[in-house]
Amino acid sequence: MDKSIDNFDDSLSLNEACERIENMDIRGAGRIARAVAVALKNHTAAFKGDSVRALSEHVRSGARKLLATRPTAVSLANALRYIVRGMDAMDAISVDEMRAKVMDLADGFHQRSLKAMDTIADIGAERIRDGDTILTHCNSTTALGIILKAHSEGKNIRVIATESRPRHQGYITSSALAEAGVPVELIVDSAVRYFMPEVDIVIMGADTISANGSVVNKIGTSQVALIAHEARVPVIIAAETYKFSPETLLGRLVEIEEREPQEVVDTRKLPGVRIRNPAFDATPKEYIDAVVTEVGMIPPTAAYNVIVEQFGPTIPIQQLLKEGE
Ligand code: RUB
Repeated sequence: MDKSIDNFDDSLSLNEACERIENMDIRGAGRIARAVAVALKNHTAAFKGDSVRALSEHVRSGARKLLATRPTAVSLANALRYIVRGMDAMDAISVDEMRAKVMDLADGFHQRSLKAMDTIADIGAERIRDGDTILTHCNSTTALGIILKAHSEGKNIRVIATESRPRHQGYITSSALAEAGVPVELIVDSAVRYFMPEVDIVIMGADTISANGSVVNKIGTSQVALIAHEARVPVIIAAETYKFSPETLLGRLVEIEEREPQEVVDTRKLPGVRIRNPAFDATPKEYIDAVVTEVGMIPPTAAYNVIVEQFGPTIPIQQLLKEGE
């Protein structure tokens, strides 16, 4: 993949990134992680002080602001973790050297993210056969990468995309597919069971995968997976390894973001009614056939191994970013 899949450029500032992630102009777990890396790089470049300790604190304080923008996608925390741990591992060096190396780490994460999506597209496309009908939910660039790869290989495929209430990310998915020449049909979320008999494979993305193999993704993902399971349709999750959560190894639960009621309905029309708007849900591993990562197609039960191999000993992100660490 190249940078054109993102809706921000190399000049993205820390404040701009925070604002655009919060208001969901920059959204989707992978894109959020890449935006955070670019913003932290620019924040690092702007450091004017003269001590390594002050630079370390400058990077950490920027990272804390970025961390506070959206709670569920662990990719955000993992991008910060990658950069800050790399910074902490540096031997005593000058401010200039450290600044340059932190910026390299941010670039490294960015490149790694784009490359991971290519590898996932290659691996995932192997599972798509000529003539398949694929169902996808919400808008996952990683899942879309697989579908577009299969299409570019000349496979004759058809996609059913859910609308994904309340923010309608399905519009983004369906128009991207239509633009690429992939036959696509948009359905309301509640029509998934109606159409499942026509579906050969379900492909969705992930915001976070926990150590027990549960996949946290856009609200409704677990219903899609349950319906697919009932119909014996395989469910594939496309997720880079930085979407696995090291903190779940420490017993922490993934925080599910609940957004404003106004996204669901004009609340003035329903006085006295409490509107609930969770943005994500968790799908248990039993309803997932495989997770496609850049290190291979794995069962969800292999999440523990991925976390240990990719992240080593777990330090909670809040501790890693604490002042004076
Ligand atoms: C987006 C969503 C996507 C994942 C994976 O939710 O649930 O499926 O983030 O996306 P939101 P990607 O719109 O609330 O951010 O594969 O692009 O990382």
